[in-house]
Amino acid sequence: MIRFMTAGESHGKGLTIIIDGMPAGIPISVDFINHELKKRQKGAGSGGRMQIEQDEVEIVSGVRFGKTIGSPISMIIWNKDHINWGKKMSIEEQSQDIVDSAKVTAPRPGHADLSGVQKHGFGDARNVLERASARETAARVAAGGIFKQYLLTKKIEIASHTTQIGNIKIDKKYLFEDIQKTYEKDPEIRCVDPGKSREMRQLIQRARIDKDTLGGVVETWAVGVPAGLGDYAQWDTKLDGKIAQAMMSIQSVKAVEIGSGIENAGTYGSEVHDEIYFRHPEATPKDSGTRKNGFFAGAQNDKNSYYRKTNRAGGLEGGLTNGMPLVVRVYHKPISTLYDPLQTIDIESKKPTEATVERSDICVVPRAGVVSEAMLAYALAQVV
Ligand code: EPS
Repeated sequence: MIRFMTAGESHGKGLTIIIDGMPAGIPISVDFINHELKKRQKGAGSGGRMQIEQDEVEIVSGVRFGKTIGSPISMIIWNKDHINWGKKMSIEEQSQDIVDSAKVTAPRPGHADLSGVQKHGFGDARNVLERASARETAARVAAGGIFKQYLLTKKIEIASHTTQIGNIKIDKKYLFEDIQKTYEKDPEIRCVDPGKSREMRQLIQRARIDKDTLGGVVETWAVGVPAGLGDYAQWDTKLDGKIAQAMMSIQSVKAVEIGSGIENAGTYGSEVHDEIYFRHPEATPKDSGTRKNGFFAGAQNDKNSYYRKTNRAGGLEGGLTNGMPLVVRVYHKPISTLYDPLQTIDIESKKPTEATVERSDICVVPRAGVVSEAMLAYALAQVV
């Protein structure tokens, strides 16, 4: 079984990643992982930190001569910003002056600050926020770079795009190929519709001026997925459940949707379920192997001779893949650090005050797509 863990504080020395259970012989390119990390660094709505960091991964173990060797893979991403936080994030004891200067006592509503302080009995929310920070997503993306390279050996590809920011939503039809191009064509928003992308960008600019934040929706597809991955027999081996857990754990995600799950709840079964068709393998069209709208136009294998003309199920039925593209949407709340802070209570004086303002992003959605891709890649790597 593949598992991975991350460690590291936002302004500590760096982020570390351990991946256990990867099969041997998978080709691994460090450039591939670094390109993924670059995607996470670019995007409208990002804060000042991305001007400081140039995230690059260092593989420490588990890869030899460009291939996995079946032992745990460990990796490090050094935090460039640590140089500015050396004393405040020191491993060694420091003077009271330094301890006090780094202290956070006004927890932000919506962040893990207060609940974390209550859990551990801290007098300083920095102990919580340093780890709860979305900086940790850099480590997930590096792990995702490994999982994606593994999935590519099985001809499974993953891509994501922004479908909503604030109240601006796309309503245009698109293909998997359009989603794949969004990073190159529209690195700031990653939207398939240039008109909507402009509106989304303006909305983020407005929120920055208003000292507010914005959430939105990222849609991720995995294509080339064979039928039958996952299980229908046990609650904790159902793939939709594994995907939901992986995606829901992403910082600021508050809802996960598979296919058109939310819309489906409000209509009739006759309008929801994707009817089943069969194309005999010998009657495979000449363009077999060409991807159209995310799945092979011709029969990919015997199993995929069954197909659907619609994909409202998002490629999952009963906890199993059905051979159609996997489609997963995550809903990000607007992030909780507001430059015009909300009301809170100081944990020392217990008096009302304004919430801490830590440097932060205005909108994480465009940059968060590659994090969704990494987590979907993880869920799939466990079952391929
Ligand atoms: C982030 C690094 C953090 C935040 C942001 C994402 O760095 P800093 O606190 O030094 O600016 O910018 O974290 C959050 C949005 C959050 O809520 O914690 C990163 O590397 O993506």
